[in-house]
Amino acid sequence: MFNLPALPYAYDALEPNLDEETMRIHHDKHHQAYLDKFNAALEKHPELFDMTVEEILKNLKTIPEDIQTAVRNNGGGFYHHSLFWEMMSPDGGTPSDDLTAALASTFGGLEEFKEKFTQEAALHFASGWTWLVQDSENKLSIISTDNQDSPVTKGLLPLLGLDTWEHAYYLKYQNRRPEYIKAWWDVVNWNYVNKKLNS
Ligand code: MN3
Repeated sequence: MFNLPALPYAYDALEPNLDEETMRIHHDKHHQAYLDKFNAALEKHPELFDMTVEEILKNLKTIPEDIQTAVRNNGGGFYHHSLFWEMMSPDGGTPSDDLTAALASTFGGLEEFKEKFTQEAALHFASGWTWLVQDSENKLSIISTDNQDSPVTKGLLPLLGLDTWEHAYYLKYQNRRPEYIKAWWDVVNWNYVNKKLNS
């Protein structure tokens, strides 16, 4: 069985950018529901409990067909939310020299990266995620994925991800996704991104 990771900070730690009630519902209800459905699917093929969730999503094509869609949706949802909590912090530091250099050579600079990512996340017309990813040749890019489809299934390493499902922001921001994105930048855990880069 997979277990729900606790938030690495208090429910109200990201206030006022991400409000306590949203964090509680998002973690205790949504994340829990993905986990429960993921575990229920794996019960049908319990040998899969020996794999990590990353391995399962990387090898999604080899997962038994009768649970492949459930694993794609709920394994993805479980995994992405586990990352999302780690990718935010009330005290997330700043981009390292290596990350700053990589963002400069790929996007022209930190501000240009943030602008491009923001635009991608604001315009992505689906429930899903926007990601900063790194490929096997260490090249950075910004992508969006629909639903809970995972960058790791495409062979990409997620360095930073933003949940753009309405449940992530609707209580506080209603339909104002751009305001949510703007507030989210202030709680990004750059220390996490610094550590993941080239890993
Ligand atoms: Mn979510």
